[in-house]
Amino acid sequence: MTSKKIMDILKTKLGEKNYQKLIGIDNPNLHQFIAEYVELCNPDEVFVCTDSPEDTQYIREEAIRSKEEKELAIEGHTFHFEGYYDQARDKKNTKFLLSKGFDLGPDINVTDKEEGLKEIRDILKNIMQGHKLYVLFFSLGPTNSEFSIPSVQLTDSGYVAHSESLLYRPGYEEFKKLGDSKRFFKFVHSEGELENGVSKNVDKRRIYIDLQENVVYSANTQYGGNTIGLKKLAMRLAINLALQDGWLTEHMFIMGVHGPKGRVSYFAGAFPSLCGKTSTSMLEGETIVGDDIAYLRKKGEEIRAVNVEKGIFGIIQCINSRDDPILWKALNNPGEIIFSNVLVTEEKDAYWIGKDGEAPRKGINHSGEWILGKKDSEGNEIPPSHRNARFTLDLKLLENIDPEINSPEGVVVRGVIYGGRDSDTWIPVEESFGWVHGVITKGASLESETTAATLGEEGVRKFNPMSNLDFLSIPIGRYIENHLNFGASLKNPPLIFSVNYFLKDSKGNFMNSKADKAVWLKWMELRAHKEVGAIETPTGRIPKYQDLKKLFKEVFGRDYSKGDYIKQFTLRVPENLAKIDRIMGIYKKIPDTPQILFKLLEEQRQRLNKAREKYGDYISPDKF
Ligand code: SPV
Ligand code: MN
Repeated sequence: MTSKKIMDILKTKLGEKNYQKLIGIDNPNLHQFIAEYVELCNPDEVFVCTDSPEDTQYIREEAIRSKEEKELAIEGHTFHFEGYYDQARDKKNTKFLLSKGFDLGPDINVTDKEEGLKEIRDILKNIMQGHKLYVLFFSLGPTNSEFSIPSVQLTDSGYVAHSESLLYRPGYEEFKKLGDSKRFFKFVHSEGELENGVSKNVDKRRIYIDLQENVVYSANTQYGGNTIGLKKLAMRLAINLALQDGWLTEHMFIMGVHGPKGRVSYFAGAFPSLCGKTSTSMLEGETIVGDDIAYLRKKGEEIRAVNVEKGIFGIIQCINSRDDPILWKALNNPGEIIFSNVLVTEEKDAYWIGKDGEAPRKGINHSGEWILGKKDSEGNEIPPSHRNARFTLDLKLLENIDPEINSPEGVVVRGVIYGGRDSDTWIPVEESFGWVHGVITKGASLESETTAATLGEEGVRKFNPMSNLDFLSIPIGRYIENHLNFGASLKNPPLIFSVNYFLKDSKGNFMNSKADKAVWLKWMELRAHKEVGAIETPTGRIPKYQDLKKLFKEVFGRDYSKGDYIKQFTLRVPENLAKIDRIMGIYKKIPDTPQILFKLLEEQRQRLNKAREKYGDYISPDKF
């Protein structure tokens, strides 16, 4: 497109006021991108959103005016529904567009770039007729920071626009500073034709990712994980960018753990969805920087991390006043919150599975009018709220927000935590022998059992390295290698831990209470400052009983028995050996797997075998 054509399209389609806002950013690459998709998608109207409070307020009101969100009884609360079959990330139709000759290895969904682009452009053609297009600017990461990536989102959904204004820092001014740089991410989303307010053509739902151009296209869907470009779509672009520049994009929370004498030590933790990531980052007594996505960079001898976001798009199921007091308070008080796919009662209250109080017998939910016992067309009973129902809020609504959240330098990471849903192998908390051992035996070996929150059978163990498998845009082997290199050059890299909140006894009962994680965090914080010792076992370093006993007393005022300690921290040799076999088997099929991975797992196997010869299959921590 010539620059005259670009300006003609923008002038005609945007109108004077929005055109002036847009050219306030003097970036021909940006103008071309917007002109191209305004012309292709052909919206009736375009709104350009700056960082001004009026524009942000306008977006919020648009979500309600367009009826994508409706008001609830509590001030500032709104609800939103997606279609019955549009309630989660669509892995099948999320694909990387790759030119011929490129390959991302097994486990990563790709399609031919030329064909994919043609398909998505056909879908997007005139898709916004009758719709308004919002042009939004955000910063992934804090503003004025070398961590951050400016991003532009085009969407015809007021809900997506509103969600992003809660979740991301404003970026119009950041774009102004960019000059004519091409270093920004671009997202094009359309919910497509609507029927009863939800995307009608979900069979044409597509999420296509172009890593060369840093563009993601998303069409005929509304669920946040498919549409909020800056969330998991940007994460895929950023993982690729990070590999090129030697930093990391991770599916991690960041939190401040409060140690003795007012000391705060920051930890980053990766867990698959629905395994306690948000609830860990949100623990009472600690402070939250972020709950989902982190960028990590080396600065001198330190690793620093920022939260890419400023809000939470969190799972609401089971949030109750006892387990999640801080969130509970926010969700039950005035403030700007979007509830998606919950049950809305006649009184305009939001209800979700596991909420305090009695479950309503009727209301409106993602299936329309709902009464207890209602079944879907396949004969399955429809629960009151969807299992993936969510809340969206700005972290500023939470009492435990960390003061460093917007620091352009990020926070110093003292420890990295990997956790999954594991009923029989990993002990509740364990430190690795060092960065490389931790990356390999904890992060790269992460597995998690499927839950009721994903479709399909429950309790099936799934490989999920760094809990990032769904978002990897680079071959797994290279991703692991980048991780290894990242910390290996540091004299004192952060400690790497594993946690397991889901360990069960032989009768199938959980061996810990959900709340125990508060103690594991305090222990890790002390370890990061070498203030407690540890016991060396074949798989890593574990807490001493005396230290945990003291921490249980300090945190909960209760006794922690030696018997519980022994049961929870018993080394399960057969399960650990079986895990090594599984993980080795997987990596043998992955090209580019760094050889050191096989070497370290083999050494761990030998240590386990040796211990077994001496002490048997199940070894009490007392023996080490
Ligand atoms: C997750 O599933 O890990 C989420 C929500 O954080 S989504 O945006 O769907 O990825
Ligand atoms: Mn996530």
